[in-house]
Amino acid sequence: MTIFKPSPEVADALATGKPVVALESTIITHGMPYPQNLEVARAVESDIRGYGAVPATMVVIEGTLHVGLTDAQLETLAQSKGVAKLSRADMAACMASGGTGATTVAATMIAARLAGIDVFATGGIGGVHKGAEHSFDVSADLLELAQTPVTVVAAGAKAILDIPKTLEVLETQGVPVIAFGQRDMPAFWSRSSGLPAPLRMDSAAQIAAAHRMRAALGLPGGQLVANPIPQAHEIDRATMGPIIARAQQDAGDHNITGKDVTPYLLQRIYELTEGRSLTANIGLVQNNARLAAEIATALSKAAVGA
Ligand code: PSU
Ligand code: MN
Repeated sequence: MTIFKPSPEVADALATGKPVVALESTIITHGMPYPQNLEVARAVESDIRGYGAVPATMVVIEGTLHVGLTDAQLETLAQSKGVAKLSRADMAACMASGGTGATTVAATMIAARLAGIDVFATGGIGGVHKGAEHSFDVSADLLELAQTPVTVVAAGAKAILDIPKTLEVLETQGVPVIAFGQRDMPAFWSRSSGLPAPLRMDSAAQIAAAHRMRAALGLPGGQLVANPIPQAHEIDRATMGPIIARAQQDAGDHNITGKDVTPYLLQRIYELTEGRSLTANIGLVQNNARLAAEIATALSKAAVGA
């Protein structure tokens, strides 16, 4: 039974020890509107190639997990409507029934580990939602980071989430949270959340060394690298605060629950910022792709020297 199918480019990279960076597909199907989603997906893939690594976008198509897509597959995905959003809980059921679905951070980590890919770049991860003390809405992404050995580069957690609670859960779960090049935990649209991050590192080589040390210690989980958004794309907290509050109010008024919450909030914020949230999102994803490619390169060089 073929569980996963690498693209020719990814198969070659894995066979020859070239650096590979995993990418998720929920950001394409549920995180951004068409056609910007396609433009971003293409730009991120080409950035990763430009830094000497190979991109591996994950998606389940008719029961097969694809690791790396052709441009035609990427285009079809970007235009598809009503694609399932797959996390740890529903990935196997979708594949077993021959279904099609996009991978979240959690499902992309599972796919990356299966294919032997150590590094993954995205925009924002799921976390503990505001009001989680009532809703119990805690993303499966956090528990995946605790058990699957992939280094995930994100721009921190969005301010739609409760960042202090998200950091607490990550600490409880033993997930290293590493701010890149600064002390503070970044908050997606803003370079700082106002909270210190548990760890700070200043180079891709340091992050790669910590990844290898976790493996040497026999620790099962991954690492979260929180890479601040480039200054040019930053939207300050004062601007985003009322917009996020409004989006959350609307989600409550429309009884949005479960896995629909995050896509709903992202879409609403896109509308309320008249697209500005998307421009920022694009800038930070490209920035994360660059750092992930550098970490993957540092890991592949270490493997050659080992
Ligand atoms: N946060 C973003 N953009 C995204 C997502 C989160 O800023 O596209 C997506 C990712 O795929 C993430 C998922 O894994 O939403 C989390 O969903 P939930 O909160 O339902 O676990
Ligand atoms: Mn949730």
